[in-house]
Amino acid sequence: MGPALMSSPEPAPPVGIVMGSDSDWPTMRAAAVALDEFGVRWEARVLSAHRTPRAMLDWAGAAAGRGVRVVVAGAGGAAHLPGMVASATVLPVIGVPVPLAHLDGMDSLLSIVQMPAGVPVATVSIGGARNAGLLAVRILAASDPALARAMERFQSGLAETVATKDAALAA
Ligand code: RP5
Repeated sequence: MGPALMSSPEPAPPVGIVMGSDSDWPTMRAAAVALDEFGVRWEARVLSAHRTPRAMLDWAGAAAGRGVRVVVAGAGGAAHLPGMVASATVLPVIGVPVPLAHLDGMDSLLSIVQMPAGVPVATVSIGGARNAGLLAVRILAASDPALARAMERFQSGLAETVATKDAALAA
């Protein structure tokens, strides 16, 4: 076996974004955009709890060993993907309820948020993929001082934006 074949595989990006269908991507891409803003690498996969259950469990089971640190999982309707991924990994899982044409995403929200004790999913708002990405950054920042400083700057920017709007209204 040559040196190239003996070398360790490249570690996976620290954030795995998974979704039940490619139709979820218009919602889920906001998580990727937020991660890009902080220079955090990500990978994205379409893995369905119902249509490809074995592939979904294989990915979830291998994620931590490959170097993934946080999972952002989005699904709509009978949205079992985030919970099923959480059942098959020790990684923190952030669930994104994707709104579909019917029920305004309430079905997705309740499917994701009502997890049994012992298998947590940190659920963001309906369609809240940007916050999912930002929460993933915060989780990584807990052990990454440079990322924590970047999050501090981001939050200062939010405060400045509000102060600017406040001043404009007051003028
Ligand atoms: C869910 O079914 C997916 O997460 C998606 O939100 C929804 C509809 O999927 P498609 O029929 O658009 O592929 O599992």
